[in-house]
Amino acid sequence: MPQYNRRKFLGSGLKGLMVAGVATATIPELLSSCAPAKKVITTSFKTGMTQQPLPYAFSALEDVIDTQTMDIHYNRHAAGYSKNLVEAAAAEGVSSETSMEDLLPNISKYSTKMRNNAGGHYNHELFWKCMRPKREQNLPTGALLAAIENTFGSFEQFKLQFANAASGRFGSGWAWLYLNNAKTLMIGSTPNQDNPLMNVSEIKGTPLLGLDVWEHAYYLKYQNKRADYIANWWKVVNWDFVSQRYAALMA
Ligand code: MN3
Repeated sequence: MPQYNRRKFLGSGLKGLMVAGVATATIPELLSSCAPAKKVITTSFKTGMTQQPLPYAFSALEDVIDTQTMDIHYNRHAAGYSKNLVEAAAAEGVSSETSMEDLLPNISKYSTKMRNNAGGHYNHELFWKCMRPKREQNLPTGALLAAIENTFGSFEQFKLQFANAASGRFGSGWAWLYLNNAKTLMIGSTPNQDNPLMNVSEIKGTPLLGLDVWEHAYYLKYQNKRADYIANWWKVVNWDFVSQRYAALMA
């Protein structure tokens, strides 16, 4: 169903309602038609500006990602992106209720501060959900596995290509498994805090799985060995979450 911004909707007046062809609806009907919008905004596909609680303890990803790295990463780096995003939105006239999914495709209209912090906030909110406590045999299943094998040849080939994208990103950035706008699975990387939702990005689509390759994500444990961090990271990928995103986007 279409998503309504409740404030705009209620402020749009009768003229807008008639244009929408619902002028005969009663007020309670209209209000109930608005109700699901609040729910939609809290799903994985509508990322608000507030940092959500980490879905596990800081220590939960040991010994792939150490407790101190998780603490600093979540409480300082990621919290900073959220705080600076809220500041930029206030300064640039963007409603605090705007989702990243609505903002990022138009990010070229805004400042560098908005681009860096909206991207940083979205990327980290997704990153935390893409992980869970480690499993030695950690594989996707079902439709996502079939699509990965179809597109990249095998799961091992996929991992190799993704790791190449992650290790080949010079400096700071992200590696992505994403669905392009033709709903084909793709692997790519973006610099800084950019991502495929942004209209300024070289790669475009919807992220399914993201890996943070900024040094702050791994330096305490891995120092300069980014390849070891990437190789270990597969053990904590939350394939159930990625599969659910994939299924929802393909539906
Ligand atoms: Mn980070």
